[in-house]
Amino acid sequence: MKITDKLFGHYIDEPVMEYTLVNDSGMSVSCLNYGCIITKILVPDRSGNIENVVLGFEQFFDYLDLSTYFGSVVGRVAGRISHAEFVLDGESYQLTANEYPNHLHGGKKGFHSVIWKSEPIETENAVGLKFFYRSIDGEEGYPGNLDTTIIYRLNNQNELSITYEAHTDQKTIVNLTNHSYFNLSGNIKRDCSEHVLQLENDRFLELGLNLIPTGRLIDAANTPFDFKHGRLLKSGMKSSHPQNALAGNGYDHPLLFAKKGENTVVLTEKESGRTLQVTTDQPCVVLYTANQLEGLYSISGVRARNHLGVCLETQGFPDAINQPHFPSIVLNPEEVYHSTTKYRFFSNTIGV
Ligand code: G6D
Repeated sequence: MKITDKLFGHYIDEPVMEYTLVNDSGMSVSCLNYGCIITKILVPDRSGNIENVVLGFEQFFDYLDLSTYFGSVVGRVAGRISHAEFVLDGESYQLTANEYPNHLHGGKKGFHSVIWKSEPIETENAVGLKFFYRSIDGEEGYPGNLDTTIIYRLNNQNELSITYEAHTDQKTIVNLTNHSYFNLSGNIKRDCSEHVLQLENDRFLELGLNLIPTGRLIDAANTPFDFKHGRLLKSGMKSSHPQNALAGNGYDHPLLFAKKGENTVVLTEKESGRTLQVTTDQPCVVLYTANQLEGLYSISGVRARNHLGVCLETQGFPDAINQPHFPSIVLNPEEVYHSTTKYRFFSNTIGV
């Protein structure tokens, strides 16, 4: 296993480095110290062809101009916060309304768009990177100085783990995730409509105006949001369910795990024989089927179009700070925010 690095660009006057983690089993992960962005994940298909299974750009300025959060960490708070405001201990906080009138994905200067201190990690069983960022009190309107450490680790079982840890000096809110768009066909040969998703979710959050959760938890049984027995993503892209239509003909919804603790999400693509198994300690996963990628730009040489990738954003409930019945995302000074999500890749030649 090894780590290599190369200059990828410059952000203001800071060098942007692309680090590549390589294991002994044919997998590599490339990422930037800007936004902890995962630019490539190379894994074999059923025939051993090593191909990229995430959407990413080849030029740094595309990450600046076309913010679709490809591969990036999202924070302080992933998802939308209604009216870009919240109240904590009686005090009202006004966040950046970067998706007016709401706040989205940590704001204009969210965790996806800052330079993180980076430090390579090499152990007997893994190679990785430790990223660190201090978000100062008042950044994007959030209270408290928040020190966040994110660790990417790649082992020889073709598993990338992402560990998030954060400490604050003042009560604040935190909800971190990674926003990679997966496409198991390899080098974007096909879109994700034939990908099959399986997870044990019993409910999903209903979305309302501007995709803000209404607060209603909807039973997923016998709807396009029921993934218990595996479901083709195209069923949500072509469904007449009002929630699929609202999301722009697809999914953009928090899926709620039926059981507490660790849960697993399995994404497969039959033609390539690739499988991605995501294991997380978070209470939900936002399923986003890239319903707004239609555009003139290209993604690594492929014309951008809807449904070219699928995001599995493991996290707390969006807008939780404004929905008292949602699990809390408040972090107190005496507490540590800690979460781990693992992404393990298989192909039917090297199955479980
Ligand atoms: C759209 O509504 C979706 C979000 O869920 C997604 O994270 C973003 O595009 C990239 O705003």
